[in-house]
Amino acid sequence: MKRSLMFCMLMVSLSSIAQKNYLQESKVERDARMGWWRDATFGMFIHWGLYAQPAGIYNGQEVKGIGEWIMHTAWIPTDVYEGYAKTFNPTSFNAKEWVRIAKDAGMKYIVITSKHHDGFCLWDSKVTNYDIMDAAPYKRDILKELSDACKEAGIKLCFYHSIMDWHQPDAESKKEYGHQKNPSANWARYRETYLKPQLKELIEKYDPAVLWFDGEWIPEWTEDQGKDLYNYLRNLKPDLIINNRVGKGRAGMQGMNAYKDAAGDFGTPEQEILEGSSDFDWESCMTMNDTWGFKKSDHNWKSTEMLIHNLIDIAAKGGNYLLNVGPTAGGLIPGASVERLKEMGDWMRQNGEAIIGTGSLKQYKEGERVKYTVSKDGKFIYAILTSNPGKQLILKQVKTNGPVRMLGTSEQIQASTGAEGTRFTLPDKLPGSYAWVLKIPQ
Ligand code: FHN
Repeated sequence: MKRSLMFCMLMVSLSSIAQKNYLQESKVERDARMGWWRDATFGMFIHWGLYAQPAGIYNGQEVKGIGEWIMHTAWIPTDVYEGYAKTFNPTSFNAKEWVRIAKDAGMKYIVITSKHHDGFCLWDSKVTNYDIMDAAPYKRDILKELSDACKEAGIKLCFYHSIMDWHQPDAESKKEYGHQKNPSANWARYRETYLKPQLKELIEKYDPAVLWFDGEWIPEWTEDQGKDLYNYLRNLKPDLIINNRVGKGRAGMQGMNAYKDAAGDFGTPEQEILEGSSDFDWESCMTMNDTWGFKKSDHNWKSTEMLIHNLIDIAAKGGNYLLNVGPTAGGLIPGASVERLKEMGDWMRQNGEAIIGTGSLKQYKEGERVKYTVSKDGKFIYAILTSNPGKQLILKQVKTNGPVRMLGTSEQIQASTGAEGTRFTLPDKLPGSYAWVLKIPQ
């Protein structure tokens, strides 16, 4: 081990002596810290980086799989892939417009890739030149612009950050992601002199509300390293929220913790929704088509109805929905995503009260087409109908204690409770589309 590295590691372990152990947090402290995130319920995931340029095509050939993995899937040599940095010039990028799209959709936070597995950084990092400022002609700090726009709009900005790094020579994974064949790769050096300083930079410069890790499955990364990183980051920013991919806890794509005391504040189901609710906080991240990073050929878009029904299902089960967009190399969120987000926004303007800041009931559904949420003060139950039931609706699980209303209408809904349950007489024409909400006083 080089003396400079030894010195650096010694300093790190000395400084950790004075660090608070945030893994021992009380329930009260944890609830206070997680409050805004639990209320937020709906966020925008943004996968954006150099991979938006090839957009799924390499050497004229369509490359199978998700767009942001193209460096690995097409086995693109590092120096060739670096060429994409030299031409990355997203002149149509407009931070305010992205934030407006998210906010109008009813989203409360944005999680963007500060660095994905390919190692390219979307901010002006002092630790590397492989970033938007030094390696690309664009010369604008994307994270800074987003951070300013988010602050102005009252949206929380959060960063996705890959632990695995296919570009950094010290981070070459021994297993199967070796793009550089570096015989002297040094994981400890990568961790202490690259990964941690970059994360410190992100916190100090942009004050992210969440750090959302990924790429933790490589054999070099351990639960102890995850716990050390968790504490390191919380000591820098005590109210920071960190996902469970900071350690080794997540159980595959189902995303919840495989064992007790795993590091991290919330589970991360990927492309799936939990079967039921959970005592541990969770957030489902999902694509709108089949890729995270932009891919020209992927037109397999989910319908707006499906996206809204997913949001309802997740909210009823007490989770958050992190819905992805993959902007183009030019800096535009694809039109198909914008259309769907606009429609989701229309729905949320009418019905968002049943989603944002609500809680989950033990019996969160009745049959397949009614989901329940409850207002924070417990005064209202929201019955969310995911198909039009016709004029009469009978709900067995809920009683009313005052005038019932359907969100988006002003007339009172007739409701009476008897042996069969509570019978609601619904308006002839339901307001809006996709799902309807009865606000039922308790
Ligand atoms: O490998 C990544 C993938 O590219 C994408 O970032 C998703 C988002 O959750 N996570 C990974 C695999 O779990």
